Amino acid sequence: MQLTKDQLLSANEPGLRRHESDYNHLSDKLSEAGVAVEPVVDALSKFQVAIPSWALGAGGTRFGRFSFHGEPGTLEQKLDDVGILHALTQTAGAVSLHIPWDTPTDYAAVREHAAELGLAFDAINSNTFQDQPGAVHSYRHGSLSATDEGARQQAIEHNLRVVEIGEKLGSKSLTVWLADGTNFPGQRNFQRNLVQTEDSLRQIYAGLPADWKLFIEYKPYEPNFYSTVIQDWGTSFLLANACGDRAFTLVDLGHHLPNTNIEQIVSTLMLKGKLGGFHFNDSKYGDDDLTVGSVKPYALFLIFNELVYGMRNNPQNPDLAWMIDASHNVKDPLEDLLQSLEAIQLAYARALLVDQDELATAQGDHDVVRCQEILQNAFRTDVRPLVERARLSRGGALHPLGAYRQLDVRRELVRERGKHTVATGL
Ligand SMILES: [Mn+2]
Repeated sequence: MQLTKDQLLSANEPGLRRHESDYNHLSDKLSEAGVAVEPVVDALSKFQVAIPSWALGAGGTRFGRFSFHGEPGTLEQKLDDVGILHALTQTAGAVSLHIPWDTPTDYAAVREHAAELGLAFDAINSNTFQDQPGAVHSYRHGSLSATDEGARQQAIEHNLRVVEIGEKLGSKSLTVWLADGTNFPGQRNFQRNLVQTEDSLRQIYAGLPADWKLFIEYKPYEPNFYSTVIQDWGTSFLLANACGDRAFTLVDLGHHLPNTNIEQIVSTLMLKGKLGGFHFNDSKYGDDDLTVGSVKPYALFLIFNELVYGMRNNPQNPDLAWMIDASHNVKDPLEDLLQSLEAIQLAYARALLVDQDELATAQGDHDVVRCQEILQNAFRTDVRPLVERARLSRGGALHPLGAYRQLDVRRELVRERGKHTVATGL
């Protein structure tokens, strides 16, 4: 299923007058405050976020999985779903695949299909947290950190195989996330685990094509509950440094202990030119996989404020790979992703409104109250008309979620695919 321009135009029609009036009102207000509105809309219209293939089906908990009707049963259908998101929002122009769940059989056909939908292939993900059917060695006691040499070599080779697959699709980066760790004190030797992991990552890095990047993701706990080998940004950062110039830290919002100051982490990494990728989601406690901006929108805005500062002031940091990483079990997965994409655009728009020069002056004057006011004025601005304008400028939907429901997309997907298809993933 694909949405046509005509379908979107007619869905937009009834709301255009309201939008025009809201946009003009906000635009006047911002212009009076000295904000150049057009560059903000332009930046929003260019911002693209990769959709993870595993978010298109309903995710599970460790107790069970309740699949959603009309889930994509093939890689082609997953691309169709991302195509629908992109047609509506014009901000989901890439997909992040996961191997072996998304291993293509016909590469040319997959590339062609993605191109038709206007989709690029962002970072590709390896999987050494599950044993695959027929695997010789088990990852039960670790993968890249394994003391069992056979398991470790198998995990290294898997990552190199994932790079080969990514190359055939046009990907330019590999994301490595390890479940490796321990559940009990004394179970394994911390130093030995780290040495093995560094050695494995360096072997993978050595096998990367010259124009590829390596993203190293961290996470404090889960699935292991006593220690995780790459537990925090510092460990990821030192491993990235050990690998080389094209290895970077990847920050996943959900991979922090409660109340961690993620904006400060982002800022430090960009200063050092080592922030490579970003996984959006939201959480209350840990890696909760909740919709972006659903629990802590102000924290998301503060993170974006540092990202915008870094994008303007840190040429030493490469362009970031923006990705969503979430997987739900109670919502329509596409509706959830539309909500996430909206929240990302809203946070970015608000961060773009922050007057960085004025903030620097207030900081220099030690005017703490003014500093807070500058941030909160931006956060409290209803920027929805700017985000709408950016979408309309690219031919997207005025209100993506409204259009999705009005066009009855899920019913059409169920009609095409049947009720009981199940997407590969967790
Ligand atoms: Mn992640």
